Amino acid sequence: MTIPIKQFKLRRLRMMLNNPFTTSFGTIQEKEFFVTEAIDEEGNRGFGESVAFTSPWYNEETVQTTQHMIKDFLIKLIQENKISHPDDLLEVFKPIRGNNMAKSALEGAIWDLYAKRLNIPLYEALGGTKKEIDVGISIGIQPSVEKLLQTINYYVKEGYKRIKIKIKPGWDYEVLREVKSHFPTVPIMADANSAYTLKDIDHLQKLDELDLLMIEQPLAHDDIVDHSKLQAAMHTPICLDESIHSLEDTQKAIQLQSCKIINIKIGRVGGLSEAKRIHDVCKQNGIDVWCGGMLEAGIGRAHNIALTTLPQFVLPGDTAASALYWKKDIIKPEVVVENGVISVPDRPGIGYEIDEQALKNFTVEEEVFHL
Ligand code: OSB
Ligand code: MG
Repeated sequence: MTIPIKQFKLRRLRMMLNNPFTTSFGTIQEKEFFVTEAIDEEGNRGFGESVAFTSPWYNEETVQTTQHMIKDFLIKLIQENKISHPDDLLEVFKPIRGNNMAKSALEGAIWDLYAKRLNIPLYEALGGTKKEIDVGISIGIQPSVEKLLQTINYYVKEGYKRIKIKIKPGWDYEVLREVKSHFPTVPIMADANSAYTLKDIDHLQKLDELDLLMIEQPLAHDDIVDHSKLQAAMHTPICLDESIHSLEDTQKAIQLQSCKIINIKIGRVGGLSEAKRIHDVCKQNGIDVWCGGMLEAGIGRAHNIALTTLPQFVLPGDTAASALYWKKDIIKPEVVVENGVISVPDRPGIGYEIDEQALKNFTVEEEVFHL
């Protein structure tokens, strides 16, 4: 049966992070993104969230390109095609190259709507089974090693299951060695966000001494060939983030042995349907996966939680508690973490209510599209 989508709402929100987040490319404090809403004939409401940043440092998409794609292309494609299952969008969106984050923002709202129409939780609609998920935390580059150690200490005490540290040339080996000496039993990993090249191979090989859980995306944002050479020269598992946009990329990375682990981000791969396909092929090939984060507000966080209930998400993800990012989140209840664990909500759809007042307060622009 066709999902009778009657209306889309596109809200642009602006929210301040509690703390600035610094990567090898710069610092984010203000987050701008879209909340997408798909409404059916009976008034059921499905929600999604976009993850592109205001500038294209992580990938090529931005808040502006997301809006352009949704308004001028993607909604039209939904209008012209019958959607009976969210997976249909893989085919419907095919005429538009790339722009995965824009596609995912709409797809997420339709997945939520689909699950709510069936009156089942989103995680169940996706085929997930876990009732609890393990989570870690990603710590941005800090002003000093001392501050980093204090921050880690806080999260370890809070029970987070692994600590991820952002690295860049000049903030890597020495810092990680210091961290490892203070927290010898804590699972530690490093994320470079593409800050190195193969020229740094000797330097990167030194990280093998530190017994890291993995190193995430050391080389170029679109590379799988050099990563394959690096993985052959290192014991530390390489995890790909930026380089994996699709099932096809995943298959090629597996063939080339470019990584042992994949960070799946729903937005980066174009939505939950593609994320699920990537998960399945990783499961068949013994590649461990975990769910990455994009500093999401509550709706994006809820989608990440639902995805993480799939069985091959065997490593703790980056979906931490709402309160670590936001003074006030846009969902009720907020995402809470106890001893490094999130209890997966059992209500229909994303499983959290929208805090309508908060949503309104953070909205700076709203557009309605009638289908
Ligand atoms: O590379 O995983 C990343 C944040 C923004 C952009 C890219 C990344 C990150 C993080 C933090 O590491 C994830 C989060 O806490 O949501
Ligand atoms: Mg990353």
